[in-house]
Amino acid sequence: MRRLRILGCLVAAFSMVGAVTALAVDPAGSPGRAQAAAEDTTLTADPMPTWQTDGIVWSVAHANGVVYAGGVFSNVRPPGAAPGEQQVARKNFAAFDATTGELLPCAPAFTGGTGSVRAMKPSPDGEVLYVGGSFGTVTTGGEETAVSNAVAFDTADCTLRDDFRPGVAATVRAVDATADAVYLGGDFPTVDGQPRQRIAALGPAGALLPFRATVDKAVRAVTAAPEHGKIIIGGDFNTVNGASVHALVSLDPASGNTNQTFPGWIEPRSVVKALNRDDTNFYLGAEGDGHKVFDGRIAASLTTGARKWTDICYGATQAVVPYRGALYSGSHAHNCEDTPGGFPDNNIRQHLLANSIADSSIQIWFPQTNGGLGEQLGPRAMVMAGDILWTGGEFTTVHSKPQQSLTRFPAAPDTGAPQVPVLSGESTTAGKVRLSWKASWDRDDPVLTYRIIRDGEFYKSVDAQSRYWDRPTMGMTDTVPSNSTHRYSLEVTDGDNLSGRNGPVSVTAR
Ligand SMILES: [Ca+2]
Repeated sequence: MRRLRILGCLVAAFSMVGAVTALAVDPAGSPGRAQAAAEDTTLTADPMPTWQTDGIVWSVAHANGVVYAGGVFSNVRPPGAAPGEQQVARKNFAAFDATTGELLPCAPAFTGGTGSVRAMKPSPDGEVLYVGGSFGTVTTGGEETAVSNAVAFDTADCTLRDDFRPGVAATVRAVDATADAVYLGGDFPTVDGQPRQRIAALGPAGALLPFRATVDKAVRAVTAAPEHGKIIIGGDFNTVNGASVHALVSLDPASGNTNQTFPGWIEPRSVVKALNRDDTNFYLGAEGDGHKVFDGRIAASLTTGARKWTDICYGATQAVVPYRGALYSGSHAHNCEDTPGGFPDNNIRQHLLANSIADSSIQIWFPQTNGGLGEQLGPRAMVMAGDILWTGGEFTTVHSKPQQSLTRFPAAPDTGAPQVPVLSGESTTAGKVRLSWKASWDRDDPVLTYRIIRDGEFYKSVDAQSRYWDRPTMGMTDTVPSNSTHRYSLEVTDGDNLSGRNGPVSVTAR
């Protein structure tokens, strides 16, 4: 990707256009391009080879260079393998090298309950992986252990810890871990036989802590910020600790008392599906029930709890993860017309998006999956593993190619070339050849360079900004001797990758 240096090139190109329009190039496109280009600092939208599962991935976690995937599946298979081919048994849990993507031998099987791994999070030091879901048995090395919806593993050797073994009375849907506590959220009424209504805290070694809050409906997301005095939980609920609180609340990390509410943030028919944080903000993803009910994302200060922005793109959000100035999300966004840089309601479900953390604007990062299995909502889970974004979910394709339930996108290198547009040419004025084409687009670059080849040699290039829903018609006028014939071709580059060549078209000047 050509990042910040694009700005200078673009300004130069348009200055030239303004001065000599008649001789060179149309300023095809809209204002604000240079600004948008300067802000573009995303990951690439080019998927790396990734193993696949034969069912839905509900959770991904990263610790010490290992990515864990949990969900509802029976087998995994290598990148490129068709369903049923080259399968390796993995029951609802699998581990991969975060960088090479290779399958690792760590393979506890989760069965019983509904046989679903729903949430995973490592301890802050990465030594322990906490796993929650709906399961009653974990099988490791042929040995079955009776458990109750939440367990922990030592990441060094993938052994099931025998100390963290809470009796959680129903599905665990969210986990976060601090140095002092492991917070579980879900559907349950009790933990270890004690009242712990849909949220509970345990010590790192499994002792039930006094932290207690009563929540009336499912907790679907938890993000712990004990240094800010906050355990932020999200879900379907309408009552917390006896008071009317919808979908989002902050609790005291030790007592579970409510210490902040966020009235008006989440409308009544919307619920919180995802929470995440960085050093300064917390982020949420919402799912609304109905037409134009809040489906988007919110960024807010961890220190004050003050909201920084709300992005109301429609198409429910299932996962959010911040990384280097952008908030990456999994959704089925289909209408982002009210978000800066967003797209109109265009019948496309954009399953992967990036918002600027600074101002919420939609970044030029448009990798794509399909909806896939289950509710057909595409991505369900995201985690950064170093500089690689791992995504799991319901999808069965990535960029229209078969790839089931797992994929990943690195910070570099950019390997995706834009498609070359069709070039047409004509001459209606003596000594002038008019060339035109419709702008191409790129999944992770806002500005592309169009190169005209004349009579087999490079002639001239022009930069233009485009997005897949906004592709301007471009043109160039060449001045040549009357009655001379010339052959023109077009190619386009994102700065790293050159398209194929379209043409040549042969034009005889009038
Ligand atoms: Ca690119």
